Amino acid sequence: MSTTTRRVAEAEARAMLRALELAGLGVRGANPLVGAVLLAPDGTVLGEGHHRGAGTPHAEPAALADAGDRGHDPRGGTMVVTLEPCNHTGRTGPCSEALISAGVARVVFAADDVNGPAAGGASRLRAAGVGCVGGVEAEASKHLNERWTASVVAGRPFVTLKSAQSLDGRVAAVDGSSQWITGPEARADGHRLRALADAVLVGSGTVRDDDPRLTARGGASGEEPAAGSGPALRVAMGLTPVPSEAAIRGAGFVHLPTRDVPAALDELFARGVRHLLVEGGPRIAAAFLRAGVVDELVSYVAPVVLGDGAPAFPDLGIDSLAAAPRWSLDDAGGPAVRRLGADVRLHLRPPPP
Ligand code: AOF
Ligand code: ZN
Repeated sequence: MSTTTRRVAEAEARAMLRALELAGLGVRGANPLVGAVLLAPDGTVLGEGHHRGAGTPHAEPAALADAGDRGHDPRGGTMVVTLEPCNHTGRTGPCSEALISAGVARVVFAADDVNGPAAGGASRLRAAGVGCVGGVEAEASKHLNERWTASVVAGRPFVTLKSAQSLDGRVAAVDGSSQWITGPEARADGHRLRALADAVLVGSGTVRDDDPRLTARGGASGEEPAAGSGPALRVAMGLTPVPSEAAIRGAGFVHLPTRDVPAALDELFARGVRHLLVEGGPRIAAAFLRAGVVDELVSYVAPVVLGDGAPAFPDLGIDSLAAAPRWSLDDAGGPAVRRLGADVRLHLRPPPP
């Protein structure tokens, strides 16, 4: 390998790491996180871009525009991008065509696009004579969009169920008191979960009784909302009469007046929700478990025994040990068991269907 070839190969490898970093700046939702870096034939950086969410330019046109702003010519350059360029007209035009008309000579991408209608960019580029290499840092790119991808493949939001419970699986004491079962570290971690989801869902009864704010709050001690970091959508689901539709909307909630979990998921998917965090109360949590749609369970367990309080997951209709699904500890995204202050956090995945 000549020195120049090696230098260019190293520049491409660095550019992919940078593109992954840029991708992480995007917002989750209807579209995946994607980053791109445009290189000159000698490997120098001409432009950078990332996708900022559905309806905004894709990463590749953003990088081309950045190069233009810097007065650089993209012709003969290499686009390094974390996702196979799209080949369809969705909310924006096809990136494959944008790259071809910009005169880009080579495309290096990480993961394939799993979204049927958009896929096919690589073959379109090759047919137009653009050198196209896929699979570079594919695992990192897939990891970034793991839940989004699972959602697109399944055609419904990826569902994370969160519970905060006593050692004996209670979410409230006999007198109804429930604040707080877990300590500040566990609660802060729960707020971080909210910041990763497209929508946070609670039962309409919880909205009536607890007035939850469902904001993503930072810091171990603070209960104050961190400005601008709340989830895109707050959802109150269920038939419990809420104070009034206007009040619930005023509190920033969308009300889905149904107990039907698949119908609610369809509605949320249509609204662009790809990752849903279900926070309870117990009846909502149980409804999602009964529907068999929980993809991930994050359980905060406090070292307190409450006895006859409200169970975290009531009325599941399980009447024998043999019939009870056995979840497994999931270490994929970090340790499945973590100590948070005085509490323990469990990350679990459901048994295979
Ligand atoms: C890319 N680069 O930066 C992104 C891509 O409705 P649209 O036009 O925004 O298209 C959305 C689809 O395009 C999305 O589901 C995914 O398949 C792909 N996203 N593709 O080449 C990008 N964000
Ligand atoms: Zn695109």
